[in-house]
Amino acid sequence: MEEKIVMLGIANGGKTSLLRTLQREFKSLASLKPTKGIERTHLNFFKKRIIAWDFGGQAKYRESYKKKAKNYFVGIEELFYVVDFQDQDTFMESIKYFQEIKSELEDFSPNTSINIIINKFDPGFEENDENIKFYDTINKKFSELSEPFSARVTKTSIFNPISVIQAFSKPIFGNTTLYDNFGFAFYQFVNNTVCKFVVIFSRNLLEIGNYFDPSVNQQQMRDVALEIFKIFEDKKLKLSDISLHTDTISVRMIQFEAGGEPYYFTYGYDFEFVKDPAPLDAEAFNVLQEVKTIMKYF
Ligand SMILES: Nc1nc2c(ncn2[C@@H]2O[C@H](COP(=O)(O)OP(=O)(O)OP(=O)(O)O)[C@@H](O)[C@H]2O)c(=O)[nH]1
Ligand SMILES: [Mg+2]
Repeated sequence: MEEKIVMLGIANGGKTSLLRTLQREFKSLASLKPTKGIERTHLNFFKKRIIAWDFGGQAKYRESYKKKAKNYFVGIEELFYVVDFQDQDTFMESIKYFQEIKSELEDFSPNTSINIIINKFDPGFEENDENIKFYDTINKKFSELSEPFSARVTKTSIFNPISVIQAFSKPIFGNTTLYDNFGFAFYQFVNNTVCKFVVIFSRNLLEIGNYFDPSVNQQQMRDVALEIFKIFEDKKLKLSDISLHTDTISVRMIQFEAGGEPYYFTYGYDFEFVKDPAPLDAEAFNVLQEVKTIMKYF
């Protein structure tokens, strides 16, 4: 069975751009046109088959969805409602549309999970207090409006692909036993060794499991991982030839296979305190064996 996820929100918020970013189709971003009606895309993430419905957000299309609401809003597992952070003039319109959608969901998909994506929160926005305040306001507003559904609010920017991957990973994988199993194995690994974090990425950089020591800057580690990916793709190097580090943390990535798909076991350690990384690498290898065993069952 395919899991149905939907992208909704008023026009120009970035719904299609987010989906393309998730599929790593960065080249197509520059030439996107407004979506006419609904576009359906099939996505595969670790044996999870997903069908994403991208609802064009122009007013004329929105009207047409209402008329056949049952056809469109039935059986939705995850709603991604996209809000344009940079266009505050349309904020009220966005709220109004969200309320309409919510009432359709109450009728046709009462078990759906709501994800509010505050998009166009571009790199650097974090440094401005006004932005943070406004984000908090939107976050609160939409969380309230979502009731009785519980909502998860995240901020994204297509100029920060990792933020996009983050926004989708947890809704897509977070409820699986796989995610929980890895969480526990990684927690133990990080706490019992000098390792500072572990993440398993899929080919599209979705995270199917992770654990970070609280002292680690998570965003920075994800950025390093993305850099490794880029070098790996561009130069046809072997992953084992690439090692990147920040001021303090050295990051390694091992490719492995499960169910015919490649995955990327990624971990890091503080190199100032680790003279010889060999014992840690050996330990990581053991954890990876455990991961492979777990993945066999999914
Ligand atoms: N600055 C910035 N621009 C973005 C971001 N995401 C999308 N955009 C731009 O916003 C515009 C609209 O993007 P689309 O993805 O077509 O928006 P949409 O929500 O699919 O629009 P409809 O299909 O009409 O509903 C494009 O010019 C994108 O390049 C972002 O994170 N930051
Ligand atoms: Mg679109």
